[in-house]
Formats: sequence, C-alpha cells, structure tokens
Amino acid sequence: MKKNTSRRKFIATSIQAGITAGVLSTIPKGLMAFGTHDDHPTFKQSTLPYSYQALEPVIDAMTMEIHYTKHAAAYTKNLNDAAAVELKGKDISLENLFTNISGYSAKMRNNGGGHYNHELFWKSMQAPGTALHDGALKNAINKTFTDYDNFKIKMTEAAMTRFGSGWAWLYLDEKKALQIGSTPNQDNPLMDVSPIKGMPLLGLDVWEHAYYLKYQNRRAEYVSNWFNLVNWKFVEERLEKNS
Ligand code: MN3
Repeated sequence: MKKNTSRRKFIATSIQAGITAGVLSTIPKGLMAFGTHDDHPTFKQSTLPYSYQALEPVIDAMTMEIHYTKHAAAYTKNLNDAAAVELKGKDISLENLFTNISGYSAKMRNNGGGHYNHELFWKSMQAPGTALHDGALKNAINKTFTDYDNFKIKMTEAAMTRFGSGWAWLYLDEKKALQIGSTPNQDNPLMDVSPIKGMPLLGLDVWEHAYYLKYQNRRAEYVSNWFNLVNWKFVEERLEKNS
C-alpha cells in the first residue's frame, strides 16, 4: 500500500514536471526521491474498540465521532508530519521519544502526546456500568487511596483543578507507586517536561472537545459520569505489565 502510494505520488509529480511514463519505468527504484516516509516511524490510529454510540448516555455518539475522526485524527496526521522531518532515519517508539521530548519541536510534543494520550483513552473506556472488580488494581487503589471512593475524589480533584485543557492521570511513579496528577495540553507523565513522572495507567481527557456538546461548561458532571466508562480490566493489565 505504502509503496504504491509513494509510486503514484512520484508518477503524478513527474508527469507534472513533464517526464514521460516511458522514462519513469527505466529509473531504478533507489533513485526515487519520494518515499522518504519509509525512513521514519509512522503512526496510525487504532480502530475504536466499540461503536460511536457505545458510550452513551455518558458520552454521546456525535462527540465520539468528532473526537475520534477529527481531533484525534489530526494529532496523528500532524505527528506523522513532524516525524517525517524530525525522526528521519530513526527507529524510536513514542514512549522513548517522550523521555527526551524537550529536544524536539512543539509540534512533536503536542501531536505526539495527542496521539499517545487518545490511543490510551479509547482503550481505557467501554460501555457504561462495569464496576472495579476485586484484584490487583483494586488492592493497589485501596492500599494507596484507602478506598475506591477516595480514589475517585482525588482523580476528580485532579481533573477539576486542571485549568484550561489537559489530562488527569492515574499513573505509576518511578518507585512503582500509584499516583494521581494532571498535565496541561497534550503532555503526559512520560515526558521529560512533565512535573509528574511515570507510566500512565488511566488518562481522563478534560479538553472541552471531549464533552462540550453534551455537557457544555459542566466539566464536573462529565467527570463524575466518566468513571462509569472505565475499562478496569484494561487498567489492571497496564498495572500488572508495568509493576
Ligand atoms: Mn481529546
């Protein structure tokens, strides 16, 4: 697919330049100026694990569709544009890149974070109604925050005190302890620029684009309802993988 696309682009550009298709077929592949996007990491949105309607009534279908196909898609596209310039010849994961994100452009920081954070966000939700079950995650939450209700209060506080756009996080700090905090814009705890550092387990998007159509300015109501969407099994798997 990728090769065909770059060849089509090459042909189109070459025809514009007045080169005939006959000449084209004699040019060795290695000399083609196009297809440099094969030399840098590329990023793809994963398919949503549910329909746009699946999270109703907590998050409406229209919000999900716009959020996934417009906002999140734009982060992924812009990340790929930044990668084409800044990651040429590099084979690096986003998680590794974030540890030195201060060495890259604001475009890389904002869109790399935007892509990563949303990929995590989609996977950490499911149709409403599944409570936190007994197991490793519940034990860790109880140990750190006394109980689930207190965890919810702390996470809500992080979401509500984040001024403007950003994310609230449940994350594992460098000592593998559970922590709650928040970051502005599309930053996350993996970034060297972040004041809170560690591995994100669960992220809550508090950008207005995540809730405005249904909740308008009522962030508190969105946050409170959002807890009913959390895919605790997914969060527990991340905890176990990173402990
Ligand atoms: Mn968002």
